[in-house]
Formats: sequence, C-alpha cells, structure tokens
Amino acid sequence: MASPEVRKAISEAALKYVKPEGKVFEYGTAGFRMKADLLNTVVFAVGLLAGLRSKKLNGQWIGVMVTASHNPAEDNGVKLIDPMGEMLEAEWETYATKLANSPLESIGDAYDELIKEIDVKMDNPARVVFARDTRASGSRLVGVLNAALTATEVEFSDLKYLTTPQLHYVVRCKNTLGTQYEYGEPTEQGYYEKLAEAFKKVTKGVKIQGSLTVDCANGVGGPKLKELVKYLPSAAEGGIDIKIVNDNVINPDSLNFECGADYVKTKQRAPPSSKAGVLDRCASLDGDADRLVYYFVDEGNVFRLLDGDRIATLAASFIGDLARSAGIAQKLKIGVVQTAYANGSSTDYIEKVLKLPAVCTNTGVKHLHHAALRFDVGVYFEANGHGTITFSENALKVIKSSEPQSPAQQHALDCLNGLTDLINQAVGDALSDMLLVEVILAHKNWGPKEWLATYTDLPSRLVRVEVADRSIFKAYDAERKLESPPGLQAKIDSLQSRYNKGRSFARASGTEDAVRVYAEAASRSEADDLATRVANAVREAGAVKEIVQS
Ligand code: G16
Repeated sequence: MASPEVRKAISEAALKYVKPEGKVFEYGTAGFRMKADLLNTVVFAVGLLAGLRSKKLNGQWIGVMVTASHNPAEDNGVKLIDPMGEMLEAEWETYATKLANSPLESIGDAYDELIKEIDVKMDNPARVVFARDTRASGSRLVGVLNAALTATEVEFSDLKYLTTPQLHYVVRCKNTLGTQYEYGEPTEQGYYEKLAEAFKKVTKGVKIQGSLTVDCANGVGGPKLKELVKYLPSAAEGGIDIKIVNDNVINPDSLNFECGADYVKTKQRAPPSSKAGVLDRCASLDGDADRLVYYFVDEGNVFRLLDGDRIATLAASFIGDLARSAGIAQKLKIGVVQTAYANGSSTDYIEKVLKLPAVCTNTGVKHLHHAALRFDVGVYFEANGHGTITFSENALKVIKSSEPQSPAQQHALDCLNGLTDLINQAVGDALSDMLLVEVILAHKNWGPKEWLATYTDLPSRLVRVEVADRSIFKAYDAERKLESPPGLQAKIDSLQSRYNKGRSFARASGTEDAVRVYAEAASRSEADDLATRVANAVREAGAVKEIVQS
C-alpha cells in the first residue's frame, strides 16, 4: 500500500485535472494516443504506473516519452519504455489501461489495488526519465507527468526534447551502466558520439557518393539531426553531404504536414516542398524520428519509394554477405520480421533470393522486436519504415571473438563489429537507420536505382477509413484476417480473388481513430480498385454497427 502521505498527495494532485466524460482509454500500438486536450488524466496515470514499474524492477530506470509520432500536430501521446529500451511488457499495458480509466476521485484506491495485484515492494526506489517531441501540448503534459512523479516521490530526470529512439537509448544506457552489457554514455551527447564513432569504423575504405536530402517532418528529428551532423565526418572527410529540409519546429502546425515518412509512404509521393533532382537520394523521418523511408525521382521523372521493406532487404543481404566473408555464416541464424503490410515481392525476395526465413507478426514494433530476438541477427522493419536489427548474445560473441584467417575476413569482422554499435538495438531509430543505409549503399557502390532494382514491388495502396467504432474490427492471423464484423472477411476474400496477385486486409489502427485497408495486385489499377472496394466494404460494415448501436 502507498503511505498515507503519498495517497494524500496523489488525491490532491489528481484534483487539478478533469477526466473527459465517456472516453475509454486503451494502451494501443504505441501507448496512448489521441487529441492532446484529452490526455491530462492519462499522462497522470502513466506517471503513477512508471514509478510502480520501476519499483517492481528494483529501481531500474523506466522511460516515459510524450509524443504522437506520425499523428497530426493537435494529437499527442505517451508511452512507457522498459529498462532495456524496449517497449513496455504486454501485461503492464493492461495495468496502464486500467489506471487510465479509473475515476479520478478514486485513483488512489486504484493505485493501491495495483500495488497489491502486481505485488510491488513499496520500499524499493523508483526512477523515471522522460522526454518529449516538439508538439505545443508537450510542455503541459510533461507538467502533469511531473506532478504524478512528485506525488509518488519518484526520482526523475527531465531530458526535455529528444527523439523517441534517443530516449530508448538513454534508458538502456542508464540501466546497463557499469555492467558487462554497458550500452553507451546515458546522454544525448553519448548517443551522437556512439553513432559517429561506429559510422567512422564502418566507412573505412569506402566513399559515400552524392548528397542525401533529409525531410525531418518539421519535428524533433530536425534539430537532432543537425546536432548529429556535428559529430560526423564532413563530406570532404568521407562523410555524408546531408541537406536538411522541413525542419521548422517554430510553427507547431507544420509538424507532419505534407511531409515526413508517413506522408511519403501513404501518398506514395515526395513532399510538395521537395526540390530533389533526378536520382538524388532523399529520405523522410517522421515526427519523432523513429521511422525512415527513402525515395528518389528516376530518369523518367517517376517517383520511386524505398520503404521499410527495402531497408530490411538491403540490410539483411549486406549482413548475410559480411557473415559469409567473415567465415561465420554457419554460426549465425539470420532472419527477417515483417508485418502484413510488407509488399509480397519483398517477402518473396527474402525467402527465394536471400534464402532467409521471413516471419510475419502483428503491426507494432513491439511485436516485431520480440520475434526478431528469436534470431541471432533479427532484421525487423515495418513497411512504414519503423524498425531496426537485433544481435543476440551469441551473435555478439561470435562477431567479437572470431579469429580472422585473412585480411578480407578481418575487414568483414570489423565491419560487423561497427554495425553492432551503429544500429540502435533498443528500438527502430530513423537517424541510426539512415546512417546504416548510407553505409551499405557506399559499400555496395549503389545509388538508389541499383537498390530499387533488387526486386519489383507489387503496386499497393493504403486507405484510411473512418468508422463509427473501430473496436468492432477484430483481427487474427497476424492481422491478415478479420473475425468481426461478421461476414466482412468473406467479402474481402471474394474481392481479392478477382484480381491477379490480389491481396488485401483491413485492421483497426492502434494509433488513430480509423481502420486501415491495404491492397496489392499485379497492376496499379487493380491495386487501387481492390483497395477502394475493400474500403467500401469496411465503411458499410462500420456503418451497420453504428445503426445497430443506436
Ligand atoms: C506506431 C507504431 C508502429 C505502427 C504505427 C501505425 O508508429 O510504433 O509500430 O506501425 O504506429 O500503427 P497503427 O496502424 O496501429 O496505427 P509511430 O511511428 O506512429 O510511433
């Protein structure tokens, strides 16, 4: 049980907020996410839970990130980060949901019930580190978080503005400091130094061609990329010639507006502000810099997207080649993890050309991350550009302790070693992923055209459908099928069977009030047509529910 002082402090602090009437909160794909003005009481609950999570884990640092990532500027969100920089353990998502929905008048009781249910030793210390993106509502929400942590006597550290992956990095560093798993300096500077050092190692002997234009979605990635550039070698010294665009964090409404990774991926076009020339490498981050997609305009002036599937295949093929050159391929189980959104051609390429296993999980990097940990080298990327690569303890041991038999083996081992530092293994990280792509392209001596030529994407279309109640859309089979509303899956099956290579699915978004529809087929017109028809079927099914409810 909490002490009477803490109980009193919680009740007093909670009284300052008003719970939005009738709203049910759920810890979704990436924590709680909604219109920012509805979030006060949710953030307060998350603050309470973060302290409990830390106490439960004997005072290890827990992270709290205030961001709504790719969502529009008026939204915000909050998510918890576990000690190794991973997403919150699934069981605790239920506790977060429970606490966020409990009435404010009795939140102290709900807090005590959780302490009992989870069996938290209240004498343990509690430590929380938090940060936020550049959204205008962030400072208010951080104030709420501060109030919850103060009321519950938690030690905390406010790191102000960070990208989401930077906070994940800091959390992991703080908890591994002084252990054999030490991950780096637990500071923003430590993050830049680690990436820059690794980048120098893996670019030894190769030259990065041309320039890279990076669209920062007018989010926190802009200032942070500017900072990172200071630590990297200049283009003249063998580094990347980075041109930063869409880095306006002064006008909060410009965040993710007609720019950023989600815009580019969903609309399948460059931001209208783009001035890139033919074959220029371009990349887009999202609002909190955890997603990355590449693109370019080809000689026929056609927009070409290189999304998360492309990054995954590029990285898996490169690491596979290095492992073979280093003579350690037999000792490493390499695998790729994707979601249903992965283009069918990418999965074929992984299985048939790279000859690697491809696993499909539910959407949400937390699902992919866990599946990736089952491999020695787990390459996981969502098609939207969110992902990273994990190295098992065995992989690290093999890479670090193998005796090279030739200069070529030495070079491959050094490169693999550098990669384990360049890659943010805690979580998908657009800045680290961007350096990784640049390094691989330089090693392969490829431009974006050669990268694109590895396989041909099936034309695809993503549609966002607004329905009365997205919770009725219940999916199974890694979200490739719907069990409810009744009859809808049969309709989708019948529709997709009419198209050459047709594949389509619908699932409720975990971050937006919408259902997402994906369709791919042999031709652009077929993919568009299939997507439209499935979206209409979803709209009808959603509307039926609305009538039933009323
Ligand atoms: C978040 C998650 C991603 C997920 C995306 C969309 O991304 O971290 O794993 O793919 O939302 O999820 P949904 O389709 O359920 O809305 P981000 O970049 O917004 O944090």
